[in-house]
Amino acid sequence: QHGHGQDHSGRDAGPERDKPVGGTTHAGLQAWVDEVAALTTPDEVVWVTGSQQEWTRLTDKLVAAGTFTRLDPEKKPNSFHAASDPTDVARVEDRTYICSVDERDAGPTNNWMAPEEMKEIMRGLYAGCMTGRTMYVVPFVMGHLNAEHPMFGVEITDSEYVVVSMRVMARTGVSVLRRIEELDADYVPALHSLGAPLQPGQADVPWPCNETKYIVQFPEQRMIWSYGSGYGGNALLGKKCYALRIASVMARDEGWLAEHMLILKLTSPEQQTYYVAAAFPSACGKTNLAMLAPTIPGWTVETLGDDIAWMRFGEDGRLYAVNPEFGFFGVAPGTNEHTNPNAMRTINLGNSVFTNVALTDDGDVWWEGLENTPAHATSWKGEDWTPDSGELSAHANSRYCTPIEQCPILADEYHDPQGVPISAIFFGGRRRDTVPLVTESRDWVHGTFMGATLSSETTAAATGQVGVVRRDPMAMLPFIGYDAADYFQHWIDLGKDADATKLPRIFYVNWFRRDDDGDFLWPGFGENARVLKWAIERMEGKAAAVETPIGHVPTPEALDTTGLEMTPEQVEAALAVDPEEWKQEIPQIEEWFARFEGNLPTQLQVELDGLKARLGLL
Ligand code: SAT
Ligand code: MN
Repeated sequence: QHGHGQDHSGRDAGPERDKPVGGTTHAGLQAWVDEVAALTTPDEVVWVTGSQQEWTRLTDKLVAAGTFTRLDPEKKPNSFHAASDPTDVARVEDRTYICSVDERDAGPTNNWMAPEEMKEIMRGLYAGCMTGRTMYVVPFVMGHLNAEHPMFGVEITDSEYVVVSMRVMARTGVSVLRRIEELDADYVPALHSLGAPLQPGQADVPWPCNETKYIVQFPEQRMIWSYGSGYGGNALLGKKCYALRIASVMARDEGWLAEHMLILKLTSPEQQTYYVAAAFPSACGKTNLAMLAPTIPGWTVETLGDDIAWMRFGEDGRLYAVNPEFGFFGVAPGTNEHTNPNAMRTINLGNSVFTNVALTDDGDVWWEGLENTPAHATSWKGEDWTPDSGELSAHANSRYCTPIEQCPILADEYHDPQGVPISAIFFGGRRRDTVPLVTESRDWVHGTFMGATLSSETTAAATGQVGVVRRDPMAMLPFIGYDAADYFQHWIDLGKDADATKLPRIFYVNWFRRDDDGDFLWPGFGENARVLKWAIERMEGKAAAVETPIGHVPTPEALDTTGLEMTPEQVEAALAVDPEEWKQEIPQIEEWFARFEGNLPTQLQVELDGLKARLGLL
């Protein structure tokens, strides 16, 4: 069974895991830990074991500190509510830096500062920053401990919230440390501080953080420094910082892909299985698609991952994907029994942390969109909330953090370090107009063009204005750890070197198109299985499509709409490619490409020219 049970880095290990770890025989790691402790001056240094007992000690400490509220164990066993500081609620992209040696390597889409300059600033901030706190050393591995090349990291943090959340999101603890020692392995050093030292006698606050924030990647050194925030992707450094920003640089150098993609397994009524990866910007329904409950008879979906895919070519020439994570860090608002029943079943098993949702009077959590609206609750801001307060009870970017093995539809292959061969890649964004429900690319380069020009209306997952159309290439805009133009070239090069018949087919979807009244044209959620079905049938040569200037779009008959309450006009409107709308899109794409000046791959310019020609603009 796919190495199931051989991975001793799980969360289920017995009491022997709770023995204190005093340090490491890995000389480089010990030296780094000593150096950080000397700089940050914590009261004590604790090597994290990853045991259940340690989880209990830390969650008890967080409850005592007022950071956590324990939920009613009958409703959510071993689960906690946390409310962040109201200023520390999302990734801070304007404070996120790629500090490559050469500015050109960060490209036009990243903030850059010279590494030495950044280090000087941050050493100043780190000096004494853990005074009065405990410094935790968290060995972790992204992906499998028994992978051919395990991808190690060590996060140093002064936040118990981070230690606890890291145990959910990644395989952590002493079994990982022992493997690092045995292999004398390289690891990504990831330094995190809240930037909130405590002077003697100074009282702590429930969510310590600092107004000054830096989320910094040093790509050449494969190193991460984070300061000032305790929230999600700013602080759980295995996730976006390592598994996307640093890993994308490793992937460029080594010939693979680190992508912001879910992975799912689709089984047809004929018991054919297909593995699919899909990229959407944050808060565009990626988690819902990953755990889709199909509405069409005979089709099933199983989940492998909801956020990150690492993809390498196998010896058979196919592209294999693994999910490097160990949990889900999903957007809570909008999640319910209809939109994502499997996420509800996952979190209801407990062992979860909920951040910035509302707390009900009977010790449960609630958020906008969830069933059973309470008559009264405590909002994420700690204020009294009622349905007519006129305010959100949960922050729009509030999150559940929950173990992946609790997902009732987790595919067995999740446990396979080799990953799964990907048949199709879906890109998509949130667009109220212009972009049809689904488009099939002509080939890999055209698919790369679709990904490179992916556009979406902004959401609450990052700080900034909500609802503006921005280009978000491969949904990786905030996560590409190097020059985005070089990243596009990397995609093209991988396709060039591969056997074209074995490459995944690339599709582009938009669940969010609206009619003239502003209503969604497509019902979405479980009905999205109909779009996956069309894509599979395309690959099998069974489904019809019309050729349009932007690619192949289903004929209305080819899309299975049996049982849907949609008029033929609505189906047509969802699939329509309006040349006039697309003509308006062209200057936006040109403006986007202009940012890359001479570095844009010529193949992408050729694709754009082809599109213009087909629209009659050339
Ligand atoms: O906070 S995270 O970056 O981990 C979540 C997200 O933005 O998708
Ligand atoms: Mn994400």
